Amino acid sequence: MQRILVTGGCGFIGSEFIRQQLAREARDREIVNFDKLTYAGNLENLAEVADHPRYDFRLGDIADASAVACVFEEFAFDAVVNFAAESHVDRSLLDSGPFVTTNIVGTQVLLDACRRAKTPRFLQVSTDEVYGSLGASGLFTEETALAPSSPYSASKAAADLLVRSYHHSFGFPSVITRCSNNYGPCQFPEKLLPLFITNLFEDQPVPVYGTGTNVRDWIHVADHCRGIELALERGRPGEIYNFGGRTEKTNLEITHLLLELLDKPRSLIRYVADRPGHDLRYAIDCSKAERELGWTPRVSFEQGLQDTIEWYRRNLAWVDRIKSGAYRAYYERQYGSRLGAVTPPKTAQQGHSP
Ligand code: NAD
Ligand code: TDX
Repeated sequence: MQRILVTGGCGFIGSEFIRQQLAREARDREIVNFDKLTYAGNLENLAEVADHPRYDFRLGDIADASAVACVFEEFAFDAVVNFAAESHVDRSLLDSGPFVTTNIVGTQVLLDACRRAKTPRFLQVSTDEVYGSLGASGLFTEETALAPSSPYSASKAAADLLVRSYHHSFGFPSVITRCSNNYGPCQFPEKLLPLFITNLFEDQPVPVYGTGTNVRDWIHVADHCRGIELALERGRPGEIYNFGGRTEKTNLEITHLLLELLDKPRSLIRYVADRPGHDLRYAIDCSKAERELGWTPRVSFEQGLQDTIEWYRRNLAWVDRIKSGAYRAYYERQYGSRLGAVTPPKTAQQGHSP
């Protein structure tokens, strides 16, 4: 039996990872999920496995050394996968404090706990945002220099450097994965795709930052989680593995696609003031993961997007419970008076014909 500590397992990606790990009965794997249940953590995401005999949940904060020590005293782990993070760029621009505490201090606390317990494997779930922004061409490789732009990405880069330093200084058995923009079920509706899908269900406007020409490389969360599993099993200690979906889209392309799929008018688009420091383009070279891990993205964006829309349609109660809670205060603060402007900026009008 292999016992894995998953941190942040009640969030979007961590919950998909846990569902995948517990899905196959033949797999000899036990999961302990350690999660603080912040606004983004939702026990509902794991309702289907809550009573699984190989699953345990412990409420706790990765930045709280004594809480982390408790879970390491209770269990001996064969591996730790650290998903726990403050994950939203816009929130990091409103208040970077929790990002520093969870993403940096929390990672350091986990690294020390693993060192003390001599945990044989540590996987840090990181992001392509640590590389900063690309221009019109080129791809991020694992050798691209770190140049984070937002407090979120700076805190993730700091955590990656801590992980790197523990490997370099102590031979700590770590692997870092860096992935592009995920989409799929259970994503908190503050991120582009679930925010736009759920707004459009209700004929609410969708706020496009700036000109909508920023590019993201989209990957289905199931593909990301298969990559994490392979990196855990086959990744070489001290190495970094990039994952991406080879699906570059401008935000406006995504918006138009959603309007088309949901049969909604373009008049619902609102061009709002740009995100400060908004990275122009992310695109991942994932050939190292393909070569060394035998991984490749499998879910096509067209199919994955349709399935995601269907998931949100079938889970309106999940969305309602989030949108009726503290989310409302955040939405007001982030978008409140900004949803007024309806005229697209010139570059968007020129660059993207209907
Ligand atoms: P999320 O915001 O949906 O979930 C984060 C989870 O971590 C929640 O369950 C939350 O309760 C928990 N958490 C937060 N602070 C904690 C703390 N101090 N202690 C314990 N638990 C805590 O995030 P996500 O989108 O699932 O992202 C998971 C990881 O993947 C993050 O590390 C993120 O940086 C990384 N990542 C995300 C994407 C993406 O597109 N969403 C892409 C690449 C990498
Ligand atoms: O209301 C919006 N309007 C808009 O135009 C929102 C929320 C976003 N956007 C734009 C900003 C980005 O160019 O859409 C793009 C995607 O934005 P987010 O969903 O906030 O994701 P991003 O900032 O790209 O970061 C994501 O990918 C990398 C995740 O949130 C991170 O956790 C991950 O590390």
